[in-house]
Amino acid sequence: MSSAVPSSLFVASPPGLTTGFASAGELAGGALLGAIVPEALPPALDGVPSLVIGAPVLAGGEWGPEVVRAHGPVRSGVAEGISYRADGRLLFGVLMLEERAQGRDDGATPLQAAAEAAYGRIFRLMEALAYPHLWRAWNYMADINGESFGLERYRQFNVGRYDAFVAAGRLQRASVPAACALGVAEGPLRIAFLASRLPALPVENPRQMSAYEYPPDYGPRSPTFARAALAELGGEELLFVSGTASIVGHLTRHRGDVAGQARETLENIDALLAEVGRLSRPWAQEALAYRIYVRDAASLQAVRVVAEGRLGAHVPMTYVQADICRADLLLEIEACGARPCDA
Ligand code: 3EB
Repeated sequence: MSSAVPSSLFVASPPGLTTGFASAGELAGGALLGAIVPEALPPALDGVPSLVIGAPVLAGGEWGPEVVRAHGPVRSGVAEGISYRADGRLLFGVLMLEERAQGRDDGATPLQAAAEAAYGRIFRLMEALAYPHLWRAWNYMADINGESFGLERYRQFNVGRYDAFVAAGRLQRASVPAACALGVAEGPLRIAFLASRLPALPVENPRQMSAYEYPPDYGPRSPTFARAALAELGGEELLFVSGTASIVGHLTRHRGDVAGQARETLENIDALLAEVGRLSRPWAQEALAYRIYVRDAASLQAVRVVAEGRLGAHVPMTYVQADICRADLLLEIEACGARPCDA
């Protein structure tokens, strides 16, 4: 079942391009701005700003972590509690915030306060280092579907994140990043981000309502993300596909049917890529690397059959167990890709 194709043979993440999954061999070579790692930090990433999701790998671990590669000399540091590295074009940072350390007396819940504080710090660092354009954010929190203070925790997170975007003047400019938001077993709020000196183009999905326009049924404040971010940088075209789920319009489809949700989600990604193709040039589904979050480890096989049936068995796909931000969603799929502009 498992396809042991070395990632160096695959065109989706050739070393040298800015984003993709990195093989173990490449990690040792260095020159990374940052990494998103599912479970445990490989020693080769020591000193590289890395977000460890805390999500068990179910399959596809041979592809290695998602990386952002550096071009030229890097500057590393810690500021605002954020470990960061920058290369003059891109800034990658990681921060972790304990919820209980964020107590406020204005009625904000600890998770809401942590989200607002985290994004406030991210935006301050971006301004201070002059990387004002947020391209991609990765958000992980414990017990995402749990309810406390009368509100689901994902919705508390959304209130804090939204308020930070408003305070930074970023919603007025409709500048929202590609993003994902997942639940993990435990630990602090964990956020990684990629920012740039140049803007990315936010892309919306014609099959889905923009998340920042979701009706209040999904919480008092909308999620602040775009369905994808498309950018050009140093002769490369980069694409970040946000966490995508079985949502059409704003409604969850195929409740309780994980294979149906997988098909609908890939249909959504198809429609999104068609939209990207309309805005630039066509992107094939096979030209991306995928991380698939599965709520219930027991449904891995059913999801794999659909995903490999649609994308082929040799596309980089890593499967991890995580909770999805609506209780009725059983999986979420995100992707990244890079290609030379003249390819
Ligand atoms: C959705 O489409 C599914 O809150 O940053 C996907 C990607 C989802 C990003 C976020 C949430 C987020 O609404 C959930």
